[in-house]
Amino acid sequence: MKKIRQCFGIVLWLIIVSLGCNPVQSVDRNNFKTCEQSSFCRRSRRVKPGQSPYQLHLNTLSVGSSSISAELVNYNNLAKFKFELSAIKEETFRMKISELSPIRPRYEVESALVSEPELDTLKIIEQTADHVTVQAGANEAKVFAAPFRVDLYSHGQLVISSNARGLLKFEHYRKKPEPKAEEGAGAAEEAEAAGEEDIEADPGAWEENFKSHHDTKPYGPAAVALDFSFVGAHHAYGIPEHADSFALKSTKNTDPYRLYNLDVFEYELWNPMALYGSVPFLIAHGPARTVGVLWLNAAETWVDILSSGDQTVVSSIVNFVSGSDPTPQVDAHFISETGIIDVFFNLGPRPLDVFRQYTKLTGTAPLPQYFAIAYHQSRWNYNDQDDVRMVESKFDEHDLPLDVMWLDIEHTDNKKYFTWDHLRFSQPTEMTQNLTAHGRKLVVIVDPHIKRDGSYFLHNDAESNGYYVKNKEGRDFEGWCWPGSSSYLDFLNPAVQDYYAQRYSLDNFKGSTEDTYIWNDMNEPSVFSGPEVTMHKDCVHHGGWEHREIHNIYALLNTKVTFNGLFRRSEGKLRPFILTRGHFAGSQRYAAVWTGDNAADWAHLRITVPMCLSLSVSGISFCGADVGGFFRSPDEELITRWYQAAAFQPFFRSHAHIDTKRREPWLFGEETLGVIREALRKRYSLLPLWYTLFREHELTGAPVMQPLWAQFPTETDTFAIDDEYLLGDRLLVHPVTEAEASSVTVYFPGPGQIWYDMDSYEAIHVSSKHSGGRTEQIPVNIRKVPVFQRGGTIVPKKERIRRAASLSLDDPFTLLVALDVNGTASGTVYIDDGRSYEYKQGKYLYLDLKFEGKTLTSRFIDKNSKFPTKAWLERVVIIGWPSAVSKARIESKGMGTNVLEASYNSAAHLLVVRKPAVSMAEEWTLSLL
Ligand code: NBV
Repeated sequence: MKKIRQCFGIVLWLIIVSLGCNPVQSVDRNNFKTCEQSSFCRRSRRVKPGQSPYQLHLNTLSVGSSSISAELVNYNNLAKFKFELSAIKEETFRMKISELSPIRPRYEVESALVSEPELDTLKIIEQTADHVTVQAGANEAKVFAAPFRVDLYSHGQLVISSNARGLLKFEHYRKKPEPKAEEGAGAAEEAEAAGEEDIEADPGAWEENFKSHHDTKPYGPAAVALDFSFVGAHHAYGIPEHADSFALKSTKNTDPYRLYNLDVFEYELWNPMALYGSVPFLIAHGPARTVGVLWLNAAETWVDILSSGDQTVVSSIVNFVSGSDPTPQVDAHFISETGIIDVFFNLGPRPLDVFRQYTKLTGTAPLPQYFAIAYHQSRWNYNDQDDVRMVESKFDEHDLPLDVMWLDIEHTDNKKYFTWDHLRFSQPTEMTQNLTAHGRKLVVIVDPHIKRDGSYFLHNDAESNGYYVKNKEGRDFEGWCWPGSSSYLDFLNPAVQDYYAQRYSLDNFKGSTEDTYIWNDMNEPSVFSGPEVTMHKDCVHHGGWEHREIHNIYALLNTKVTFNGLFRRSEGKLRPFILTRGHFAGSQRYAAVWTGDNAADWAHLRITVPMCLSLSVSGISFCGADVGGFFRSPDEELITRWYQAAAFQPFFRSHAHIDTKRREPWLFGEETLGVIREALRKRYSLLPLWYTLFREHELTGAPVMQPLWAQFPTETDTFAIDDEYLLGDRLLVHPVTEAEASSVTVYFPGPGQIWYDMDSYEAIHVSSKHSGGRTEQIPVNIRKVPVFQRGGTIVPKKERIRRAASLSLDDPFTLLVALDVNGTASGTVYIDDGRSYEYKQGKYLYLDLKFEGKTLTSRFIDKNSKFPTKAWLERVVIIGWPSAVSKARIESKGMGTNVLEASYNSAAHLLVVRKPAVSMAEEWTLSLL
């Protein structure tokens, strides 16, 4: 029997591998469920609006200083629930609905949150027989008893209504009904009377099949669902990961957006199918306000979206009351297979407020090491240590900056992670040291599946200590993955968390060094032999939790443990770097995310922007896509445009499938090599800006890559844009993503705003007469990367490009001061050692730069912080300066006063002050004379 199973596995594996080699395949939709094929989704989606059977018993209301609670009853079956509403610091409400006395506990997700959210005070301001109103700061919640509904007001405006459409559904745990000898009309009537006819009628309620897989569903139906109406919202965004537009589309005629971490082979674009990650956070935005909803549930989830355009559905709540012009509205309907209803409402009112409020709950990305935001070179696989050495040296030979070399699964001894192939990587330490000697790092892959091999220490430890996830019979779950028969570590188990973190210590992971960082792939988890290429839902984790209850946080837990491992490895001195494929809300605290196995075609290049924007507004700011496309081989034009685009995206890594042609930059023609070099140099020269933006993300939650509406929230023309974006509030980027383009259509936001082309310094003025922006055709040749600096901002850069970014920390700065219509500009620069946690002890410089009249000043934002940088100010470029000036004066305490030469280019309106030569570690003033 075992033999047969093994053979079957090998055949299956061969099929999968051969599919992987076939470049023309695309996703096999039959491998993945539709909502209709998933019993909880189809049941919840069939609930009719306007008939909610849920009522709140206000006579059971209990009031605390931060929360209220009461009993909620489903009048179809008399099931009882506990409703709780609490006020959370930072304009946030939390609503929890769970079973009053469940026959089995229901899973509550903790790992997504930084810590238990800080409560705010709340008070009752009105109570009648049919509703109660509470107030917390400028926000109010009006809770209606029958039918149950919760309306949230911010500054007196209704912004979100929950259960306005009456789609609340909470399937309480129940005993499995005894099979009846004869299913007569009596049974159906009984069920109908109990309001349970949907469950009774659904053959998938108590067990379910998908393809050859059987889900035993030992605890039966347990779905939870609820609708939210966002009053005044034009669009909704977020709920990644989907290969789709940034603004969410109506799902009226399609499947809902699916959130279920899956390894989707050759994923298709522009559809709501599930992908590797799930962040159940949705932002609704309109000109008057922005709000966010975190649906904290780790089970499979589907989200329906309806917008004002779907006339049949949205009879706007406001119009009901006022009879006024149609108020735009977006409705969302969240449906999860199990868990509880636990929802956070971030009430804005502006996009940057929502980002701050949401990341207060789930965390921001900690400041990465400097190398991590530079350029990474990867492929599946670099053949051996000589290959690594050769590729690295070619980067030097061709004057291409590079910070990190990556090794994929073939570097291991037969896919046993934490080991090395003895022949091809016989000297891993020396190989890494060679990189380190040039200021570079190594990243190696560590997947969560473990080869079931009696000679593998990790398998032996895991098997003997019971560290694996169990199957429904209670034995170690076995699935098929790269190593063949594999088991999966149970990251829910604290002993496993500890054990796995320890694997990363230098003593345990032989051949690794402090410069070896980690790539966690396949952590959805990917199980080739499992339903939908993942783990069976009836598998069991530590604590008795079913896999169905925690599926979407498996990757989060995997990266959390890896992070702890790397943190401990350096005794808390160095900042870990991890890349993950699977993700959930909160993953940003541990890892960067990339968009998985894309393909070398223009549409895949195009979708990198909406995919990373969706992740960015959902807290995951450190995002990127495989440069060049993973499957298939890019031609020269596509690879060129991809490098140019990715040079302006947060995570910048080239990566490719094992069967693609080698594609290191020098393997293309001279021109392409030259243009790629320019793109890399652009990235490296702007690293001081990137680093500052990452630090500001850590402090405020503002994504590094932002949609235009984050900075121009009232400008409706920006709402559907997903082919351009902002870096912080300073740069506007519109990558070229069409073949043979001779121009791109760029939207310049902001009435009265000036935008400066970063290559020519040409100014594009947006008229202040209209409320919107201006659209321009910008001519492009193959060298052109359309990037514009916003007038009124100051951008720090470094113009000397080293072989690796980490070698440039002491290099001098150039400041690009781009003037606005008033002739002023401001900006910030953040500087520290680029690698350690010493910045947490005040070892950093955070500079506030201001230009006004004729004076540029640099002042410390945090007066008590210090960092002895050797970096100095090499050049100041004032863009948009109106008239000739030939001299400037620089003054600082340490340096005294010096008079400097300035040169003016009247055609470009550019004033350059060379060599102020003042240290960046002091405050200074530069005046034009
Ligand atoms: O480890 C091999 C690949 C990796 O190169 C890729 O980046 C991951 O997304 N991995 C997936 C496994 C299978 C690819 C078909």
